[in-house]
Amino acid sequence: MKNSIKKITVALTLVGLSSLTFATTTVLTVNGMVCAFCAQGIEKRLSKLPEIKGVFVDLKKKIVAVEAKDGMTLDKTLLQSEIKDAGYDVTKVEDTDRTIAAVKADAKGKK
Ligand SMILES: [Cu+2]
Repeated sequence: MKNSIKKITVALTLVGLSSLTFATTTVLTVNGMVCAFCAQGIEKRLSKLPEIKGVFVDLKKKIVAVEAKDGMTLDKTLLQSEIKDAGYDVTKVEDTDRTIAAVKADAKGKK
């Protein structure tokens, strides 16, 4: 009995650690966003999801970067369907271990 409690504690610790080290940002390539209103609409829509900490949209690069709240994971199927429901096409979904701020800085730096 004691042993199984130990095992559960170890498992929970590992889950806790992995949420810190694994990818927390998902970068989606989205077609069809043409103006600031498109970007704003997607941002608004995705910001409503409880697991989302931040959204960054770059029209030129056609990307939507979404960062999860600490310890939470993003449902990629949900992200895709939210964007599709808004009227856009998702062509690529990629996880990154970078923060949304890093993705943002990168997009701003390479214009
Ligand atoms: Cu637009």
